[in-house]
Amino acid sequence: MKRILALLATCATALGLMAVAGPQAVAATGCKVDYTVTSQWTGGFQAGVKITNLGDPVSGWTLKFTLPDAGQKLAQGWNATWSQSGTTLTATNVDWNRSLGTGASTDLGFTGTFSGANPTPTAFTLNGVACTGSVGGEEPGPTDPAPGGTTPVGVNGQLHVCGVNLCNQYNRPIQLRGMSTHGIQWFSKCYNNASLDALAKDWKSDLLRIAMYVQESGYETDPAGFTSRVNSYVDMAEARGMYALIDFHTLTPGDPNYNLDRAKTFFASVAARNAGKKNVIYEIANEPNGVSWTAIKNYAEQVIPVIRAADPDAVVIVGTRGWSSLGVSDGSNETEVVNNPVNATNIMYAFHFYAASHKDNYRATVSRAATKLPLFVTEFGTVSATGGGAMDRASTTAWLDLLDQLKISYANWTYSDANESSAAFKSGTCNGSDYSSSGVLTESGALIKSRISTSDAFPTS
Ligand code: IDC
Repeated sequence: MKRILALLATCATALGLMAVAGPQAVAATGCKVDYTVTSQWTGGFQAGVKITNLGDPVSGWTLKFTLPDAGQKLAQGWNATWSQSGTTLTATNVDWNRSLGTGASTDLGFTGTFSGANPTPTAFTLNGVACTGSVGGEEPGPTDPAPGGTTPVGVNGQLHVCGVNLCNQYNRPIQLRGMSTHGIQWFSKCYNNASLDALAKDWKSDLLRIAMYVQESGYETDPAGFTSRVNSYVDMAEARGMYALIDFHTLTPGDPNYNLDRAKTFFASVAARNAGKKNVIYEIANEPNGVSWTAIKNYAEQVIPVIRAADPDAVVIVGTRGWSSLGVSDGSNETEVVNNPVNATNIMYAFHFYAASHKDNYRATVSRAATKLPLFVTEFGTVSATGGGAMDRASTTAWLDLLDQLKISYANWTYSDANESSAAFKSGTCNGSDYSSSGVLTESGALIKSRISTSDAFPTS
């Protein structure tokens, strides 16, 4: 079990009252810090630090705190510029989280080493204002918003797009966190009752993305067979209260119009068959590449009506230019979509990233775009864009903190035992029946499971 230490420190000091003479208003100050050890191993740990500004808006901030044990050392931090001097840690805002309005929060984190004890830090200050408070011990367990412990679909029901968010049946923004299959033409052995039980119960996953490749021995080779396999995965997700994201996994060739007729046939069929279900979301083109936004939009405006005719209320997700990078990987950016959106309602736009390859400039794009476009990270990896290479823990954590903060839903590539570092399970796992013990997880699987298995706290009113 992960160890959670929480510190809730609040302060609402009137610092500055003495310094300011005359009638002008004094800036209200105050902050709350939640400090959580998200994982700990021999000699090392990872911590999340959530800052909430309780005072007037700030347009730049510095957080300082004390590590009580001289053996505690900063290794690497994210979502801020981090440094250590003696036992004092300092974190200064980066560009995209510079502004913190009243009540706004931002999540930072770091990994560290320790020798002996690993006590919770003390003496948090924000812009020099002391945040004194009491240090909590073990955090109470996650509170289930719906007594009786219902599932993600049970609580949230039919989803819809509201402004730039994904909203539940109570018209409240939610974030879904879950996993993507690998190509179902290759890894069907990984999708069975035992593995999906583990995904729903141990991982507490909100969704299963069903990656149905169109080429590479996929749908085009057996349309009826792949359609029925997708439908059976939809049912298996539904039985466990998870959303099912039906991914028409176009990749090569990159122009989705190459598969336009196949897409119309496939979506007409799955939309008619699943129209009565509340757990289905349609993703019409995985990663358009080498093709203009205009061509993608044209494809979307032909496929979406086919889905709507059969299943009018489902959310549809449209891939974006440059491997669903909102154009960034093709030298463009989100403005081409903002200025020329798909002519349809109840839709979102896909954004994909691979943490070791796509960093600050991609995060800056998402931060900007999220104020204007409904985004859904239908696929991301903790590794490089090849699906392999070393896991980038710092970049992955920065990404997931950002997505949490923006309430952007996500699915991780992949819930499989593929022999590549993006897979959550060690090679060979799907030949057995144990999908639950920590021994079957890769480094990526362990990190992602620790992130998505935390409480969702979906709003219910
Ligand atoms: C990769 C798989 C790899 C497979 C390859 C085939 O991880 O095992 O051989 O596809 O095309 C994507 C794609 C996704 C890729 C993944 C990693 O959506 O299909 O999977 N990736 O390269 N976009 C960026 C990365």
